[in-house]
Amino acid sequence: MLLQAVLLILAVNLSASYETGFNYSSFHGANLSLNGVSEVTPSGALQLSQFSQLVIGHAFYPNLLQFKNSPSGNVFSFSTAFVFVIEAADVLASGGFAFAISPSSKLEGGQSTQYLGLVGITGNGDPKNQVFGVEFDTYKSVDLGDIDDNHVGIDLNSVRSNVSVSAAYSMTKDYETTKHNISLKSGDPIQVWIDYDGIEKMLNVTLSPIQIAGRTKPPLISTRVDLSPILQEFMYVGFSASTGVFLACHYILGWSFAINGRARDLDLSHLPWYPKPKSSRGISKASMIGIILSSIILAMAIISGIVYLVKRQRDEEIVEEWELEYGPHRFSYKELCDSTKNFREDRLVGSGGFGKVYRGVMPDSGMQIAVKCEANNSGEFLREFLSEISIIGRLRHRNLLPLLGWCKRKTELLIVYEYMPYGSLDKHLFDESTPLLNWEQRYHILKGVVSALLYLHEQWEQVIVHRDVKASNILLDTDMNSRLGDFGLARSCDHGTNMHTTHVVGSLGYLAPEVSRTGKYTTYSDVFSCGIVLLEVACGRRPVDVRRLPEEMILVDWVWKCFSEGKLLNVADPRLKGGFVEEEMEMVLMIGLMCSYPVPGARPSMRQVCQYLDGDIPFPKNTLPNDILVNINGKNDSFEAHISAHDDFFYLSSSGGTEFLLSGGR
Ligand SMILES: *[C@@H]1O[C@H](CO)[C@@H](O)[C@H](O)[C@H]1NC(C)=O
Ligand SMILES: *[C@@H]1O[C@H](CO)[C@@H](O)[C@H](O)[C@H]1NC(C)=O
Ligand SMILES: *[C@@H]1O[C@H](CO)[C@@H](O)[C@H](O)[C@H]1NC(C)=O
Ligand SMILES: *[C@@H]1O[C@H](CO)[C@@H](O)[C@H](O)[C@H]1NC(C)=O
Ligand SMILES: *[C@@H]1O[C@H](CO)[C@@H](O)[C@H](O)[C@H]1NC(C)=O
Ligand SMILES: *[C@@H]1O[C@H](CO)[C@@H](O)[C@H](O)[C@H]1NC(C)=O
Ligand SMILES: CC(=O)N[C@H]1CO[C@H](CO)[C@@H](O)[C@@H]1O
Repeated sequence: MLLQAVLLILAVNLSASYETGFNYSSFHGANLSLNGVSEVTPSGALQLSQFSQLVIGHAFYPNLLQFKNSPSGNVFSFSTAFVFVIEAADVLASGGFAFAISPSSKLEGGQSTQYLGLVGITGNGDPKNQVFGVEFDTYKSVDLGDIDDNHVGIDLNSVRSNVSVSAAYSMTKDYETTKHNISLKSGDPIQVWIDYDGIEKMLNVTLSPIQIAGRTKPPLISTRVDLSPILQEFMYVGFSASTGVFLACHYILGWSFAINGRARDLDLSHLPWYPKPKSSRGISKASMIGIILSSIILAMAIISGIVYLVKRQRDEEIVEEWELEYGPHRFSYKELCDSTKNFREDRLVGSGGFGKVYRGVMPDSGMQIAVKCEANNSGEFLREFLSEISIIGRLRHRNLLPLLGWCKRKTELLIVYEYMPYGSLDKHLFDESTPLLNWEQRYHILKGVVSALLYLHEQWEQVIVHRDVKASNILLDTDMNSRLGDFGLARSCDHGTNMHTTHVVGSLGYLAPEVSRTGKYTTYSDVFSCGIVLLEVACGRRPVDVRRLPEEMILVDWVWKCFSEGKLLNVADPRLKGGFVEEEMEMVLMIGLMCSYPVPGARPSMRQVCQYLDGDIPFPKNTLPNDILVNINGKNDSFEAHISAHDDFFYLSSSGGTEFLLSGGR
């Protein structure tokens, strides 16, 4: 005890020449390091983000604080208290924010599209980040293992939280503790305390509504964590938020911080006013001014709204009732014209049967976007597409290409995605001018595609059938991660039911046989297309290649043939010159065959494929896994049976196929 006390005093003394804390009960005139869109409102609140999409905001205390005696020393105790408000437009989804301790006051890796602006998608988890965060997250990112859409998490160099707990506070009365849930995005102020004990290496996070003054007990999170490897000797403290595709605004109303001491209590009676006063606060002078101001703003908004509508009418961008729901951002046609320099030829990055894709640069943020223009759409298609765009826009996964927004003009539909400078997978596989993808890269790309499909099929609240999985819809980011794109054709349906559609839209060579027969898309047909992509990447050739010998023309048939002759590795991409892990190559080819099996119900699920590729389940050597064999409806599953099934590629007569299809779902 004595030693600890001495150490503590020593630590305090050593750091005495540096600041040991600060407190703000209003941010008026505060000298903060602001970055992105963050600003101090006229009322003195710190506003981290704006009520718009794709914005990022950081706010840090401007001076470095000392967290250690020496670079290799132990982290001092520290304590902070703050009050925050999250206002979200969408009751279903919105982005969160984080308290951060970082070596830089700018968090250069942070992105406006995701991850709270704390780390970039590629730098997530990198020990070099040296970022400690406590996230207040209002979105459930399945790929980050989030538990729900209202949680508090401890982030160590990574937004995949080390500890995460649903937001709540506890009250102890008469020796009995009750836990109360609390909604982070209720729009009500919430107070947070983060206390770190540098000797015990204990981190406590407590939150409570501001009506309950003082730390409630026990803390929401109380966990042992050593921050010494993460924090450097001198660090900045602050906040980070990004909105991604959601509309949300984050405010900090008061903040105190202390090294080796308790953060000063905040004066809750004098917190600055923030834009949405609650009626329970009573009509103070400030809110009176607010009401008057907001009436003026409302009147101006109505007038500008009318002007806008009239103008839009002129531009033939008529807003229809069904477009008005919250969803991804609707861009104006003019915005997209400006960003693509009026769709100039040198901005064209791709074209095909669907229309053209242009590269654009957003004038305010400098962010690069890809604008896909589809002309000549029927009214019915547009209506259907736009009714689904709000679902599509809420999907987020590290291997999905984020949809940023859309625009409609007469029968033309413009869809805006994040721009991927490395282009699509087919270019990398077949275009001689791009450097050869090695096996490790290919395997990584395939794992990404499979995990994106697993998310669509099983991990989102509705089943999403992509319907057009193919190499040209798989884009690569600068770190060669795959991003599955083009939800132009994707359709959602409730879990457990099949999709019905009247026209077939998928791409030749990737289309499951039952789809061309019945016109129905299911998760099984996505699995089929994914199987073709697996084969395509392993063999380095297109699914249908008319320049080849007749028996080699259809990729999947050729691979089956080589497999049944026991010469499976003969199909491996010759350009790899044998530079691959044989077991992996064999497994990818076998899974490709299983996925592209003609009988839909016999194909594995994306979950199984994911487990095989990740090595969670060992892949049986030289044979199809038993569970797959059992699936094949009790039939004798000799190789000949496979081959003859493929002879009948487009008109599979097996009654099993139809049965499986109708009784399908999950
Ligand atoms: C704000 O803080 C920075 C960093 O400490 C300092 O350089 C600057 O002079 C300060 N500005 C004001 C107005 O105090
Ligand atoms: C959390 O971090 C500790 C080290 O501080 C580590 O041992 C533990 O495995 C991590 N837990 C998770 C779930 O990441
Ligand atoms: C509180 O939230 C948790 C997790 O979201 C949930 O399981 C629980 O039912 C909620 N309790 C109440 C009383 O709403
Ligand atoms: C954290 O909370 C526990 C009770 O759960 C308490 O005993 C401990 O002193 C707290 N530590 C700090 C640093 O506040
Ligand atoms: C759209 O249809 C019009 C008339 O039917 C035709 O002239 C035009 O070329 C079509 N545009 C595209 C991009 O298909
Ligand atoms: C399946 O058929 C093959 C040859 O067509 C035969 O050798 C094998 O014994 C059969 N298996 C079963 C379980 O009927
Ligand atoms: C920056 C700031 O607001 N400092 C205040 C911290 O609290 C003490 C006492 O309550 C004030 O005197 C400081 O002005």
